[in-house]
Amino acid sequence: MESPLWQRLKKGPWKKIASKVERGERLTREEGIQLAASDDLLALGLMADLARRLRCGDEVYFIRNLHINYTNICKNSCLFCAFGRSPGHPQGYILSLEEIEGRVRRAAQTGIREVHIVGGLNPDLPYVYFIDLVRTVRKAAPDICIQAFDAVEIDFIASQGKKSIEETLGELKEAGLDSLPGGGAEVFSPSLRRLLCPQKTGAEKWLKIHETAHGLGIPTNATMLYGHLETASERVDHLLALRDLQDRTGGFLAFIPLAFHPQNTPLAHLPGPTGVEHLKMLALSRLLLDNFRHIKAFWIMMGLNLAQISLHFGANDLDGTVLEEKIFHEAGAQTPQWQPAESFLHCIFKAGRIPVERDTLYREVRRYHHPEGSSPCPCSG
Ligand code: V47
Repeated sequence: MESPLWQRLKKGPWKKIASKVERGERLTREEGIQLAASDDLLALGLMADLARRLRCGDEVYFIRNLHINYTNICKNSCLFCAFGRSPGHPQGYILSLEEIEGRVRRAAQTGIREVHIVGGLNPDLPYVYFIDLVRTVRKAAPDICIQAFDAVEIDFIASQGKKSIEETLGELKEAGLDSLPGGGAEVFSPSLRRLLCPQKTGAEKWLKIHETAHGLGIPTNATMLYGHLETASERVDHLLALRDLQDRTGGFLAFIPLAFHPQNTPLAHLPGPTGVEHLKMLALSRLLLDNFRHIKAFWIMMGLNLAQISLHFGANDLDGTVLEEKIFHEAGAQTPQWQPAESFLHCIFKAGRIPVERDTLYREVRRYHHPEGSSPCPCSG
C-alpha cells in the first residue's frame, strides 16, 4: 500500500518523475537537472529510497578492507588535492614492497577481504614496481581481492612501461589484480577539468580505460568529486556519461560520490559540501544511475551517522573498515581512521536494514541477523 507521503508526492510538482521512478523508467537529462537543482531534500530522498528498494532491496553492504597509498609523490598538481607532494618535496614518500607486504600480512590476520591501493603519479616508479606490487600483495594474501590503481594511474603506468592500456591491464590482471577503484573521474566537464586538474587524464580517456578494463573482465568502480565549483548540469552530465558506459559494458560495480574536502588545498577558501548536499548528491546518483546496483556512502567523508541516514536517500553500501586513510584526512576529514565491523552492524540494524559483509566483487561473505531476532522494519514508499 502506498504511504501518505508518497501519495502526496505524486500530486505535486514531482508527479511525473515520481511516477517514472515507481515504474522503473529512465529519467531524462532535463529531469536530472530538475532534481539536481532542487532544494526539496525529502522529495529527493523519498524517490531515491524507492528506486533503491526496487533495484536492490534492503541489504546494506560493508567490507573489511585495508587502504594502502603507496606513494604521495605526484607529478600532477590538482587544485583539490592535499595528499600529493611534487617530486623532490621533503615530505614525499614511497612504500617499499616489503613494507606493503608486512601491512597486508598483518591485516590479513584480522579477516580483511580487500586491499584498496592508490597513489600519486611518481615518475621515479618504473612499470615493474606496479606489477611487483600486485604480485607481492597476491602472494601475501592469496584469497583477498586486490582493488588497485584508478584509471589515471593506469594511464601513467602504461606510459612508464611504454605499453598500451590493454597490455598494461592484462599484465596487472595476470599478476593478481581483481578490479579498479573509481578515482580520477573528478568531474567530466572539460572546462572544470582544465581549471582543477589540467594535467590529468581527460574524461574521454578515463571512460575508455574503464571500457577496456570491462572488456578484459576487470570490473571497476566510478566516482565523482562534488561540492567545489561544479554546477547542477555538470553533475548530471557526469552521471549520464557513466550511465551510458554502463549500458554498453555492465562493468561498473558501484558509484561513489566523493565529497570535496577543502582544507590544505589551493581551494581552501571554499566551504565544502554540507550534510544536505551529501544526501542530495547520493539521491541524485541513485535516481539517474538506474543501471548501477550499488551506490556507496563512504563514511570516511561524511561520518558514520550521516552515512547511516543516507541509507534512506538511495545508498546501499557504507564501504569498509579502511584501517588507514590519507587522501581525505590530509584534506581535513574529521572522521576516524578506521571503523570496527561492529559499528557497521549496529548502524545498519538501527536503520532497519540487513547488514551483509561483502568482498570487492559484491560476493556475500556473511549475512547478519538482527540480535533481538526481530526483522528489519519495512520501509514506507
Ligand atoms: O581521485 C582527492 C578524490 C579520489 C580530495 O572506488 C578528494 O571504492 C575529496 O577514488 N577531497 C581518490 N576528495 C579516492 C577514491 C576512492 C575512495 C574510496 C573508495 C573508492 C572506490 C575510490 O579522491 C581522487 C579524487 O577524486 N580526492 N582529493 C579532497 N581534497
